[in-house]
Amino acid sequence: MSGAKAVREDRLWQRHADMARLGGTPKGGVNRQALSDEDAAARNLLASWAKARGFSMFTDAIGNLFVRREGADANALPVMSGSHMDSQPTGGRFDGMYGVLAAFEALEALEDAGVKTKRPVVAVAWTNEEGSRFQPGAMGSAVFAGYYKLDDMLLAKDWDGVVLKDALASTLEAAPAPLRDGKPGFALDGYVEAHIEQGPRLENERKTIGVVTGIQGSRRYIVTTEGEEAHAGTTPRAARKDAFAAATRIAAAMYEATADADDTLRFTIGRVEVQPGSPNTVPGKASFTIDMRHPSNAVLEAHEAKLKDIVAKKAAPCAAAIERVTNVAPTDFDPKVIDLVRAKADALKLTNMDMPSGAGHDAMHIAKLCPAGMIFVPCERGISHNEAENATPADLAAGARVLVEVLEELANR
Ligand code: HGY
Ligand code: MN
Ligand code: MN
Ligand code: MN
Repeated sequence: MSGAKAVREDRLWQRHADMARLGGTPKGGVNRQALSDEDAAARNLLASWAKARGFSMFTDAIGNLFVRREGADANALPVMSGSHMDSQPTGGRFDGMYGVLAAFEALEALEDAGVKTKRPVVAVAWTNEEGSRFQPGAMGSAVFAGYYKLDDMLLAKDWDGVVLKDALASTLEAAPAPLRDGKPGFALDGYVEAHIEQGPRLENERKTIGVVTGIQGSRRYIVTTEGEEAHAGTTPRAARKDAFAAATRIAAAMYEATADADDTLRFTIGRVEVQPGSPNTVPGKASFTIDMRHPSNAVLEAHEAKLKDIVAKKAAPCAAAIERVTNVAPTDFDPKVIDLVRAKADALKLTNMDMPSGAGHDAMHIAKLCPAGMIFVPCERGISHNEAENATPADLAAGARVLVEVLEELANR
């Protein structure tokens, strides 16, 4: 029997339902932020399933969780598949989780089909892909790929000042898997990640499989303005150093500058903080995040220069600073992996189309280490980073069937 035939739609769907309870929200989404108790519970549930199947598992020093199915040649470099289990604060049940569960389903299907691969096949749950609690995002995969230094990431703080190192310690102490010693990262022969598209193209074009060609570039900044706290009733306009007024001038100018750019530029201000946050005190400090995406690094570079120019011109009489917290160049996936994903989708008679990814994924870092690619499945109305995120059991299983066929081929090369 082939791995694809052994994929079970009901089992995959049930596993999503089991995971959706961990951090489940009344609106049917999930709030399972990186290294939270809910995230720890999801890791433990995955580990219990892995244990029941006799797969070995371990975590590395940034908390990435690996589940390994042995191959005939234990020394051969493994092929790997996975994604993330952490979610946005008002996230959906499929973003990230689908890639982890499709990878685990692939291991189970290979096992059920009695398929012996030459190479080990590893399923992975990367730490902190979302970057909504701790920045930068795609942290676990970036540390694994040597893109960020482990020691720097351990010092990251969330918005309440919690240090990542402490959140990681409490997450791992609950983890049944033996904490793997030493530096994160081991050599790989190939990596394929399954994910919902998080956009409307597959649904609009009635295709089941997205053959992902690459991921656009992404940069994230925190702009901070500093003025002077003062009485809202007595301080004359000329004497004010209103930090929020300065922040809004900068934000308004950036919205305008990016609106004039080509329509593929994505510009988002997702989080704003004002201090002291009292209605009758002129804000002394303000900060806001900027998330900018584009397929061309030159366009991102040009808009970073615009941001610097606007801050220099618009902040006065306040001071202002720009901290760049993420800068990931556009990623092109490996042509051989792209062709293999397309060939396996065709062989399974699944409609498919080549497409780039607008969203960032862990694969953008692992593509630095080995031949990598991604498989997309549709999500309802393209909605994601939203509790209404939805997908169908049939599409999820179709993606897992392509995945197991691709992994089997890569693991026998
Ligand atoms: O932001 C992203 O692109 C990813 O969904 N975390
Ligand atoms: Mn994701
Ligand atoms: Mn996401
Ligand atoms: Mn007063």
